[in-house]
Amino acid sequence: MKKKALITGVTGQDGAYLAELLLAKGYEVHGIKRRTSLFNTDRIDHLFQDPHISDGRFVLHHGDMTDSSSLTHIIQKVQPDEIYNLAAQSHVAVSFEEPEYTANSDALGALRILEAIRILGLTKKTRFYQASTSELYGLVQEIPQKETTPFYPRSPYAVAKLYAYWITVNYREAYGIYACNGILFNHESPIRGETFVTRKITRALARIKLGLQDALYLGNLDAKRDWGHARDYVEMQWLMLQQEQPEDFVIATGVQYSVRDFVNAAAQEMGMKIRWENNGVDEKGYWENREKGDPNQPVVAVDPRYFRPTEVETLLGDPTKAKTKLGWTPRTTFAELVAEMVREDLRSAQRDELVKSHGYNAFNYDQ
Ligand code: NDP
Ligand code: GDR
Repeated sequence: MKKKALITGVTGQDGAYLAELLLAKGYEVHGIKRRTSLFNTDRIDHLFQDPHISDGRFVLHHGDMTDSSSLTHIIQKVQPDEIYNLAAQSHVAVSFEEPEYTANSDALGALRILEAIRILGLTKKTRFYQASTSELYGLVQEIPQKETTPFYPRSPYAVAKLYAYWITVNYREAYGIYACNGILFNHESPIRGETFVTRKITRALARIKLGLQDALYLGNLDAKRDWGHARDYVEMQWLMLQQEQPEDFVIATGVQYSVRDFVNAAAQEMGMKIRWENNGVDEKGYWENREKGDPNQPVVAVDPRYFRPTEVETLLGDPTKAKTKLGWTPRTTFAELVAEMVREDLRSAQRDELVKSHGYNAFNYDQ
């Protein structure tokens, strides 16, 4: 019998990689997508289009993390062996602007799924994966961070994810559900959302190189993160649900870089040298009056708009437990990740440049 998996957040970065992985393993994959006014399936369209990949084994359902009735109905219909709860309002900065919605989808959303498993009598059948996060460590209490490091969330997003973390542990202990938290550190890819810092950097530098954009504005350049590749990390999500006992795991590379390092690495990959003009500080009127930049010397400036009310300055994970118990190690190095993202963003900037050179308007919206 084919195993059935249900993925919430299937249209997101991790959802797309995980769906592809599970289809390759022979699963029947069901995904929940929310209704939007524009198409939001760009990342998974190829799974439908290539019959060799999905072979009719990929099914989408409309649902929303804020709507118990849709979630319960889908779970009842699908009767999944595994649920991967990846859906979330996942942007930390946005969570300060939409704290209540973030709590509803990220905290209560996890509860709604666990309740559906319980109410539908699936506690012995359905395994549950919760997309927990290194943001739980926030104001870090220990370096590097591991499974036993105390949490100190620093944003409405992280506080919501703290609830989801503990409700997952509680339903495991109270009802014997096979439920796990993957405490994942930042992971990126060419299909990373364009407003997360890594993708914002690679996309902007590619566009500057091709004359489509003038400068790159960032927030805190000194923030440090432990960046891995999403393709490697979804493999671990699957592995966590294949063990004898459900447990929580930190997933990280164990190596840390700053936002500034990421900019330099991406620029180097493109053969550019960054001009950290004005020491990266955006003084009033400076940018309006400056000379136009040289595409091979992109200008990077700090715009305080991107500062967060409370920042997570430094994250560094210790993945020893995952290495030991799951036999998992990340395959992609930082340099390979940056190179892949740069390559893909250069490719799409070239497409936009072609469109522009034929008299059409290429997008250049603010992030
Ligand atoms: P994305 O932001 O790329 O994807 C989030 C997904 O959730 C999208 O499919 C989105 O739909 C969906 N979604 C958002 N709100 C709702 C809702 N109310 N109802 C239904 N679906 C919704 O995130 P990632 O793929 O990067 O991350 C996956 C999960 O892992 C998230 O929970 C994130 O918080 C967590 N995480 C991510 C890390 C990372 O570095 N990437 C690290 C640690 C944890 P739509 O496409 O319509 O927007
Ligand atoms: P993060 O990722 O907040 O760690 O959450 P993000 O890429 O948004 O920020 C990383 C760090 O870079 C700093 N930064 C900027 N960030 C953005 N987005 N835009 C900027 O212009 C900018 N300039 C500097 C930030 O202040 C921060 O310190 C991600 C999400 O995927 C979460 O869902 C996930 O849980 C965590 O990673 C682990």
